[in-house]
Amino acid sequence: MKDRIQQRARDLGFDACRITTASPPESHPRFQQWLADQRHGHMTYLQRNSSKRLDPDRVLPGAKTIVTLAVSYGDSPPTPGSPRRTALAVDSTPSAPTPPAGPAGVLARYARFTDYHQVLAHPLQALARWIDQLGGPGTRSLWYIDTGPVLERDLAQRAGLGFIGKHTNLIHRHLGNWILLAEILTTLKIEPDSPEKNRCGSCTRCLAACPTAAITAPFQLDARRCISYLTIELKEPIPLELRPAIGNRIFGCDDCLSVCPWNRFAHAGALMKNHARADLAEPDLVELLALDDLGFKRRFAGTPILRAKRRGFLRNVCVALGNVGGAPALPALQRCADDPDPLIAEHAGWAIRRVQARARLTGDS
Ligand code: B12
Ligand code: SF4
Ligand code: SF4
Repeated sequence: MKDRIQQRARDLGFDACRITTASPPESHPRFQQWLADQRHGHMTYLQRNSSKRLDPDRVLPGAKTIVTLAVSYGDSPPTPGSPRRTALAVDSTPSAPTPPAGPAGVLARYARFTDYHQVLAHPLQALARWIDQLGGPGTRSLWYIDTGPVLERDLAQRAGLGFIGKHTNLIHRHLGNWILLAEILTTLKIEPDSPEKNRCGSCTRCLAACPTAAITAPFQLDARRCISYLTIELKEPIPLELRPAIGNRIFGCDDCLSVCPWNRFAHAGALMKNHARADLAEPDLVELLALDDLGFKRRFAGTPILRAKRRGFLRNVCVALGNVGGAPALPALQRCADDPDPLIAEHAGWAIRRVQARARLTGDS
């Protein structure tokens, strides 16, 4: 039965599929300690549904098995002699991107695709229905990707899908860490696979690469310092002391993932590769500042960037311009300093002061 499910998952385009039981994840005490230390910041949903995260039976009563799945959003390594392909070589958008006139912002790799929650919903639903049919009458299955009350990486590690690296993300031995996780909880009993062990060895590259020292120790992330949290999840002002380290990142961060040596085995997966959005490769920061609410929704329709909403996103763009912008960015920042939303206005004011201070130092007008 397990072979048939794994084969069906492959046929649907998933890059890896492993099975674990629906028993509570062993990381129970660590997760509770993380919450107790307030390392989740304002992500109160993690606290609110923590009892479900710690017991799959509370999510699907009678659950026996969790089918864990990985989807690669990585890139294939170059073949010898060929030029290095850009990180996201596939363009599913009709218009080719034009290089930005001003400084460009950086979006996390996963955000330069159509929203994976949308792309993967159909194959996940298809696999869950297929498992229900395989199990026969009375079998119930629930699928989740990211947003469910499930400790996805811990369960995936127990299923042997990969190991949790010191940067706290799951690494698959043949796909690297550019993978998204999903799972199907089911009442069907299936023989579990054996867990994967950690393979970081003495490497500490990800800890050294983190611009904000958010990985406070191996396997320990203080989300409140993580640029991904600050630019996506935080709805409030970004703490002043962390703004300079954000550089020109305007949505998410990949620094700890990019340096991981296990990515040498990464390759593009079937499900995401045709959903890359080339228009998001190098967005012009000054142009982004001109987006009104409707313009923002149109520009980023179908992408994960909508999650930040215009106010959060423009806040991030202001921070990026404060870090890398020059005098030509000042008129656009000035308009944002008058934005009715105080969040945008305050960050624009901060950016103006930084740009002006830099211009004074370099003698630019
Ligand atoms: C909240 C959340 C965040 C938060 C917190 C991140 C975090 N590390 O927990 C923020 C907003 C910062 C975030 C950022 C990102 N996220 Co996120 N996030 C989640 C979410 C919704 C919950 C994670 C969670 O429960 N955290 C709880 C805390 C306690 O986990 P932790 O700090 O990692 O600690 C655990 C482990 O490290 C473990 N552990 C294992 N071994 C050891 C050993 C020791 C000694 C210790 C102490 C602990 C330990 O114990 C802890 C308890 O579980 C999951 C989806 C899901 N439902 O699971 C996606 C998820 C983890 N995110 C994902 C992604 C892609 C990202 C980003 C790469 C996005 C980006 N490019 O900006 C970054 C990566 C940042 C990073 N270094 O982790 C993917 C990761 C895929 C993968 N390969 O693992 C997930 C699984 C979503 C998905 N379905 O694909 N994310
Ligand atoms: S995503 Fe960026 S800020 Fe967050 S832990 Fe990784 S390197 Fe640090
Ligand atoms: S960079 Fe090194 S320490 Fe960090 S997750 Fe990868 S192998 Fe582990």
